[in-house]
Formats: sequence, structure tokens, C-alpha cells
Amino acid sequence: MTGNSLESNRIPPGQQLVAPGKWPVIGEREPANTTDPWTLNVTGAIAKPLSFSLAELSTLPQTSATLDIHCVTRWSKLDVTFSGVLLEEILNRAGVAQNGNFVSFVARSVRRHSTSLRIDHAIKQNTLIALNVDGAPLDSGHGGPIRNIVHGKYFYKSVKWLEQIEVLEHDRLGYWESDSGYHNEADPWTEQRYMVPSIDRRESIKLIETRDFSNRDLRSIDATERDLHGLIATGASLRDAKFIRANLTGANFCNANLSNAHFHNANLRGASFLNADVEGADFSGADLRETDFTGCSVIGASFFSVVDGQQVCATIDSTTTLPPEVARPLFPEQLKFVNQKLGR
Ligand SMILES: Nc1nc2c(c(=O)[nH]1)N[C@H]1C(S)=C(S)[C@@H](COP(=O)(O)O)O[C@H]1N2
Ligand SMILES: [Mo]
Repeated sequence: MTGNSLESNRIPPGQQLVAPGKWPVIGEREPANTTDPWTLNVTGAIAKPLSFSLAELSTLPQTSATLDIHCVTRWSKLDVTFSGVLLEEILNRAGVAQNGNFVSFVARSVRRHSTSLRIDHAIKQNTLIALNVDGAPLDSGHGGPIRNIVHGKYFYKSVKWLEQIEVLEHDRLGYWESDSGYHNEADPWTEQRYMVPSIDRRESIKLIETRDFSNRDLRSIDATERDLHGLIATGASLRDAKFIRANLTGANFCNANLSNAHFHNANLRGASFLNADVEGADFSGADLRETDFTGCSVIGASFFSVVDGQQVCATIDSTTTLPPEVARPLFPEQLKFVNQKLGR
């Protein structure tokens, strides 16, 4: 490694490093049918369908690659060394057909989780079918015995418990891309986190007036500076929602998905986030007095940030409910900030 590869130049915008040695488990936590022997099947627009056992995979040429993980929920982890077989090695053996334009990676999981890439891009980026990480077999939580690893994309392009590589003529959106609106290109350097909003501007203005978002899919809704006091948003899908400087006093976000939501300088006094997902959400500058985060998932969330050299801090005091076990997965500096405010 060269001396000038400063860590800060390697962290894409809006990302922060996890504590050294930490690697969170995100998304699905376990594969399905764990008692069946593992096979990797190559199907679709190819000359010859193939099936590999793990032992067969280990007889193919092995490659290792050190790369940085960037999760869309704003955590990054640098210098992780994966080893296994290049996707290209496997596709060469299968013989990609003329019309094989995309590759879909399908997991052995309950929801048959998948993601896809353009095949030329996947090959050019040295996509790896990884069996090992940092010299040891991948553990099950991180996708063992086998996952694909894609360089230069958010980590949702790297599927855990890879069971099938399907070559396609036309793209087929993966699980996160179709279910949750994650961007299909997933470039962390240009922050391609989400596709266009799931609701148009006129519709959202009408809905904002009702102050009832419960159980609706309102990804990326723009409620900047809106008066939403007493909002009912239980069970709503509000990933990437913009609530910057909004009045959300007494809002009810129980069980809502607010990952990567923007609460910068919002008034959240007395709001409830009971069992909500606030992964990657930005609470810097927000008023969080009497706010309840019991049961929340907070990995990647921020409670202070530095804007133009100025610290923008959330207002947190003894009336804020943020139990220690909820706060634990926060970035180290964020955890320190929160604990200091709570006198812990
Ligand atoms: N099968 C499967 N693969 C998956 C996911 C998932 O939910 N299921 N989540 C993706 C996301 S969003 C991320 S950030 C990484 C997380 O990998 P990790 O749990 O090893 O950190 O897996 C990706 N691959
Ligand atoms: Mo992710």
C-alpha cells in the first residue's frame, strides 16, 4: 500500500468507519436448508449449465482481493481480504451466450434473496465468489460458506449464501432494489443509495396535510420544514425521507422503517421510535428531549455531525430514552457523544 492512501480518501461521502475489528451482520441472518450439501449452480443464458460442490470450487484457481466494504446504511470497513474463485473463471467454464447481458446472484435463503449486475461490469470489477475472509472460512452470519463480493458498489450487491448464478438477457431487479428502492447502480462515491421517490410531489403534499403516514410506502418523501406535529407513521416505510427542520413533536414512528432518513435539525420532542429501524438516519441538530428509541436498530445513525467546521449536535438529556443495548452498535464517536449527554 502506498503512503498517501489516506484513510479519509477511502471513505465515500456520508459513510463512517465501524469500530476496529467490528463487522455487523446486516439483512438476513441465516441461510435456508442448512442440512443439504452446498452446491453452486450456474444457469440461464449459458452454453452449459454447471453445478459445483464446495470441494470442486476449491480445485479451481483461487484469487484473493483486499477491498473496502461500504454499506448503504452508512458504515464502512476498510481492508477486508476475501479469497475464492473469480466469477470470470466460473463463467468461462459455463460459456456465456451472446444474449447474456446480466448476472443475477441468488441466495439459499427463505426469501431467495438476490441482486444483479451487468455481466461485463461484474467481470471487469473482478467479482469474487468468496469462501474465505481474512484467512478463515466465512462464517454463516456473513454469508458462509459462500458469497459473491463486488468491488466498488454498496455491499448489497454482495449476496450471502450464494446458491445460484443466473445469466440473463434482461435485468431482473434484486430483493433490496425492488422491495426497498435501493439504487440498481449502487455507486458509493456518488451516493447512489435509492431510486426515485415512491411518491410524487403533489401526492406527498396532500398526504402531509393529513398527518397520517401509517403503513404507507413513502420512500424518499420530502417533508422538509413541514409541520407534522402528532404525525402518525406507525409501520410506514420512510427510507431516505427528508424531515429536515420539520416539526415532528409527538410523532409516532413505532415499527417504521426510517433507514437513512434525514432528521437534521428536526423537532422530535416527545416522538416515539419504538422498535423502528433508524439505521443510517441523521439526527444531528434534532431536539430529542422526551424522545423514545426503545427497541430501535441504530447502526449507522448520527446524533452529531460537523458541517462547515461547526459541530451540529442533537439535544439529548435525561428525558431521552436510548437504552445502552440500543446504543451499543453506534459508531464509536457517536456512542461517546450520546453516552456523555446521558451521563453514562
Ligand atoms: N442473502 C442476503 N444477502 C445479502 C443481504 C440479505 O439480506 N440477504 N443483505 C445485503 C446487505 S444490505 C449488506 S450491507 C450485506 C451485509 O453483509 P454482512 O451481514 O456480512 O455484513 O449483505 C448483503 N447481502
Ligand atoms: Mo447494506
